[in-house]
Parts: sequence; C-alpha cells; structure tokens
Amino acid sequence: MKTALITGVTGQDGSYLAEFLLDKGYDVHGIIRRSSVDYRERIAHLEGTPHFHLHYADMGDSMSLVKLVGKVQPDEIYNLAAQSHVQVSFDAPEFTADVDAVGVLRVLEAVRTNHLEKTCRIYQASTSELYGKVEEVPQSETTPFHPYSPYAVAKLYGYWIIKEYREAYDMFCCSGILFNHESERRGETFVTRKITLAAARIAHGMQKCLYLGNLDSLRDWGYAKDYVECMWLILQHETPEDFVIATGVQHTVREFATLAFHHAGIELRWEGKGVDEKGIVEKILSDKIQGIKEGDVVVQVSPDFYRPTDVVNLLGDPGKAKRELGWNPQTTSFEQLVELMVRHDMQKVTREHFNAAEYLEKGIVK
Ligand code: NAP
Ligand code: G4F
Repeated sequence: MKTALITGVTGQDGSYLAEFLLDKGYDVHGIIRRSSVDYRERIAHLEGTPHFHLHYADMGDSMSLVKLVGKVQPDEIYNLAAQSHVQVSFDAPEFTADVDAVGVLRVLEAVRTNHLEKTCRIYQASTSELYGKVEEVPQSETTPFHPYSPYAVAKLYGYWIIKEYREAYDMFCCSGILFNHESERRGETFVTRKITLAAARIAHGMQKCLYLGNLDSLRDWGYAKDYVECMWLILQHETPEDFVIATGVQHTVREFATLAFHHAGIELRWEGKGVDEKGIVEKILSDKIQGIKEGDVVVQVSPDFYRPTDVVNLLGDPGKAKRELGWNPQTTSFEQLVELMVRHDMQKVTREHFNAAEYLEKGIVK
C-alpha cells in the first residue's frame, strides 16, 4: 500500500484527490489547520474512513512539516495548500508569498531533512497564472512566464524551486501547470461558483442582482474531478517533468454567466459596455422562477471586482499531457461543467429556502 500526504486536503482539489487516492488503495494523510469552526465541509464524508488520516500542520510552520513528513514517511506528497485567491493576494501579498512560495521550499526541505529525497515523489500545484500577461496563445510548457499578481509571483517561486531541487538533488518533483478548474465544491468567491450560486438564488427569488468585475476575461475552464487524475498521472510518469493541464477550450466570464442563468431557467441578454454593461432577463424559461420578470436587471458590473492587474487571455495546450500521460482533457465539457454546477446549486438553494421557510414557520427566525 502506498502512502500519500496531501497538503490542502480541505480544499476543492484536495478533497477530490483524497477520494481518488483512497479508491486507488492508498493510505491517505492530509494536513489541516486549526480553525475556530471545526466543520470541514468538503471532507466531512471521508472522516472516519479507514486509511484516511488528518494531522494539524501549517505551511508557515517548518517544524510541523518536518515532524509530519518524518511520521508519515510518504511515498508521494501532493502540495496543494495555498492562499489560492488571486484578488486576495493583492490585499495579503506577504501571507501569500509565505504560504505559496516559501511554503513549497519548506515541503522540499522537510523531505530532505527526513532523508526521503530518493523515495518520495512530490507534486506541486502550479498554475496558468504564471503566464499572466500572456506572451502567446495558447500557452504550453514552453511559453515564457509573465506573472501578473502577487499570487502568480509567489507561485513562480514555487515552480522554480521545484525545478531547482529536481536538478540539484535529483529529486522526483514536478509541477502541474493547471488552468482553472471548477466544480460544485469550488470556493464561493471564485467567479464560476459566484455565478452559479447567484443564478440559483435569483431563480428562487432569494437574490436580486449579481455584481461582477471583468466580463471579457477569457478562461480555459475544466472540471476539478478530471484534473486530480492528472496530478496522480504526473507522479506515476517514468521521469519527473512539468505538464500543462487544460481543456484547450476558452470562454469569457459573460459566456459562463449566460449559460449558467440558462440552466437556472433565465435567458439573459446583454446591454451596454464596460462598467455600464448589464445582464437583463430576456425570457423566463420555467414557471418555477420566482420574484423576477422579463426586463429586470440581474447582472451588473462593479469596479470593486476589477483587479489592479488582470490576466485576461488564458488558453492551455494540453498536447503533452495527452501524448505522454494518456490523459483526456475533454472528459467533461464546458457545457456539462456549467450544467452540473448549476444543478448542484439549485438543489442547495432549494434546501436553504426550505430550511429558512421551516424555521420561519416554527418561529425560530423572526
Ligand atoms: P482551495 O480550495 O482554495 O484550497 C486551498 C487549500 O490550502 C485549503 O485546504 C486550505 O486550508 C489550504 N491552506 C491555505 N493556507 C494554508 C496554510 N498556511 N497551511 C496549510 N494549509 C493551508 O484551492 P484549490 O482550488 O483546491 O487549489 C489547490 C491548489 O491548486 C492551490 O495551490 C491553488 O493555488 C492551485 N491551483 C488551483 C487552480 C484552480 O483552478 N482551482 C488552478 C491552478 C492552480 P483551509 O481549508 O484551512 O483554508
Ligand atoms: O475565478 P477567478 O477568481 O479565478 P482566477 O483569478 O483565474 O484564479 C483561479 O485560477 C487560477 C488558474 O489560472 C488559479 F491559480 C487560482 O488559484 C484560482 O483558482 O477569476 C477568473 C476571472 C478573472 O479574470 C477575474 O477578473 O474572472 C474575472 N472576474 C470577473 N468578475 C471575477 C469576477 N473574478 C472573481 N473572483 N469575482 C468576480 O466577481
């Protein structure tokens, strides 16, 4: 039985990867941080499962990482922990650098300190944000980097320190340069999930309007569940190499919103430009839609969500992963991804709606 250690196990990717590795028969160890609320939503269903173990540690605390790697003696480490929100990295750049840049170094040194550098393989969660102010489209493993946020600059250090330790100490450590991947477990402040939740709430009459930033931004969006398989494939490859993981298909934020509202039963039309652009209800597709009517403005632009520098043209070339890892980048299409996220959030909002109504009825909430 192989042993894997996942940093960031409570996150979107960490939770899917833990399920994937448990299915493959691994003994899975995950790092958690102490928090004042102890409920870990994405992995709650795994807690208590044989071969699934959680340990307290922190990417900012070398000692905790050294002790844990020594205790677990992993065959594989998946370093997914990060302050992963680009916009937040402008507000907390030093914390982002500590966790996303120096944190990677701490993991590498924890492996060396425990003399595991010849046996332990390491996957680093790298990112398409490295391409930033892009120098070519599509982006591949050979495209020059031009990071365009404190997050991307920190992740660039992670990318290079992985490469350095591979060459200096002959370690099996690799970066997966992953393009955006989403799911029903995506954090609620990333644009896709913000849209699918808002579309569901607006359709249920629980929200009036969704405020977004740059609607023209282009992303290559894949499904997180498909992408964790690739992380594993990268570590099973004969040689340690870096891979771009993407679908090779690109859409704007506006297109994502149009399709998400469609699946929520609302056909949108767009009017205006820049900060004055609005998403307006063109047609209501279901008699279950409550609280809105044709002509209502349900999407507006707010400059609060503009970034000091924004990455606006990401499109990945997954050719190398297809050829060398046998990975299929089109397992879940963009259309299927949007539909599954909206379906999930419609059910979630229905449950919330029902619970709120029940509480009101019983006089619990006034
Ligand atoms: P996520 O949902 O934000 O999860 C981040 C994880 O990191 C959480 O488990 C979080 O723990 C943990 N973490 C943050 N700071 C930590 C610290 N100081 N010590 C220990 N753990 C810490 O991110 P994700 O979408 O799953 O992404 C996983 C990784 O892939 C990240 O490194 C991200 O930068 C990278 N990436 C993501 C994408 C994407 O589109 N999703 C694309 C490219 C690269 P808490 O739950 O306690 O906060
Ligand atoms: O959903 P986002 O916040 O994701 P972003 O910035 O692309 O970062 C994600 O993907 C990266 C891979 O490329 C990861 F490395 C990173 O960890 C994270 O998972 O924003 C996507 C785009 C941006 O151009 C943003 O300006 O959507 C635009 N956007 C427009 N309105 C918005 C909004 N983004 C957010 N979060 N919120 C908005 O209201």
